[in-house]
Amino acid sequence: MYDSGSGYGRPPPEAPMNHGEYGGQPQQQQQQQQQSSQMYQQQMHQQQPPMGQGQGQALEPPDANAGGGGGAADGAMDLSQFDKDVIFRGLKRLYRKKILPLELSSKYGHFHSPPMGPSDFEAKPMVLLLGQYSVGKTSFIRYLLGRDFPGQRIGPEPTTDRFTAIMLSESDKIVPGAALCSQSDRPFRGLSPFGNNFLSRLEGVEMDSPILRNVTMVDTPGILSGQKQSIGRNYDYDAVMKWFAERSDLIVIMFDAHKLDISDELKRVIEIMKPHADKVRVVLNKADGVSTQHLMRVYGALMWNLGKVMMTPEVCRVYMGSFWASPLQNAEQASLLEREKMDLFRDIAELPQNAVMRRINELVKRARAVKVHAYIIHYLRKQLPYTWGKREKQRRLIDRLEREFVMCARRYELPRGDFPPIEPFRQALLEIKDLSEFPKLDKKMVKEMDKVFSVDIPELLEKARSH
Ligand SMILES: Nc1nc2c(ncn2[C@@H]2O[C@H](COP(=O)(O)OP(=O)(O)OP(=O)(O)O)[C@@H](O)[C@H]2O)c(=O)[nH]1
Ligand SMILES: [Mg+2]
Repeated sequence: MYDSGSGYGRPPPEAPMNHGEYGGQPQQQQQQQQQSSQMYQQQMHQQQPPMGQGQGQALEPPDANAGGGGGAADGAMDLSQFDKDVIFRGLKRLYRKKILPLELSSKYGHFHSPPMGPSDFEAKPMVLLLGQYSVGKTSFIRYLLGRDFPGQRIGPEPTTDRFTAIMLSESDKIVPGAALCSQSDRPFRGLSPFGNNFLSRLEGVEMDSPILRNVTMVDTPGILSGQKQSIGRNYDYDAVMKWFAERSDLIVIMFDAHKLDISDELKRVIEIMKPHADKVRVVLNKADGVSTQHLMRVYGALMWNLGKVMMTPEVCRVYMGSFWASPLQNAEQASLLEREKMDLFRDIAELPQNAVMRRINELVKRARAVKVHAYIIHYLRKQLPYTWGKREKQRRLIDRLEREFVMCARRYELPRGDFPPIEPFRQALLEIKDLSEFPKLDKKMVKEMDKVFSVDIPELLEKARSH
């Protein structure tokens, strides 16, 4: 349902004045709203390449020269000086030449995930929005986009009933889920195994907006509580959420300052996000709708609850604000809310830079997994007899896989932590008729892959710097 009284359809600076219960300083307020919207659009424009030319030069973050952390030793570096397209192209080439051959010869795809495609390297950073229903997720996205998007539904009761990926294109278009998954230049191909029930709840939206030149936004259905939740949902929601969480560069969990409702369902979703705590940002929305005293109480309760669910010593950053186009209802905290909004916008604007480091890290993680996998296959294969009793022996190896993993780690000095979970591996192995048909492990290939990290990536970064 479309909430026609909410001021949508107008760009932020022209939003109607609503002096509301608290009155305050409407003039100043409107100026601030206008400033933040303009500064954000400016940040986005500074980063924009012409369409179709990749992700271009990034915005220089305000503290880019302050050294971004602990220096080269821990991998932190000022990525604003690098040409990101050179890096993405380079990583794609290294993967194809040096990691993929080992994946194919050891059938990594059968045991784990299919080979990476070009879109895994080139896709824009993804921002995932989630939270209880009606907290303002869709309104937030609409605010960032600066205009309505095709298929947008905003309203007081549960409205968004699907996952919506909002992406850059020259003209407005809605792409049905099944078609979205078949586009090889988009990063959603991996969603097809979730089945038709899910695909009918997935939608792509193509449109032009400055922010989309740098990021893809994903809106999700609001989380209901208890039984209501499962009605009409006939796909593996948790697995879908996990899929998106793994691929997102930023995960925004949104709450409403009026009703801090953390249902069991929401708790479960937050648990799914736990391994990605570094990417999670929490937004306490509609913060202008309550008094300062109430806001502080809600803020405290939210931190406390999140601390319990996330179980991290440092609870993630919570931004308080009113993320839509209308003026603030209560101006008591206008300047605080404005600063918070700018901080969050800056976080989003810096995503393209951070995405480079994340892609490198993901490739490192994948290569380590491929190496361990190739050695496991090699180790098991070597134990099979040349002639009689191959099948029998293979079955025995599968039965005592735990022990074989330990022995393999010891024999080839591999970190135990890089080994895959036993059960899924065992199941995949049971489908292999004869392990001895795998090609012999080519140690030269492993050496080449090792060199990706000691030699090739440092060289690539050097080249991307001087480009
Ligand atoms: N006061 C205030 N109201 C807001 C704000 N953002 C959204 N709303 C209102 O909150 C209601 C829900 O907004 P939506 O954007 O549809 O929320 P949602 O989280 O996408 O909801 P679902 O799709 O159902 O999960 C609408 O009536 C909006 O007008 C805000 O920042 N402040
Ligand atoms: Mg919505």
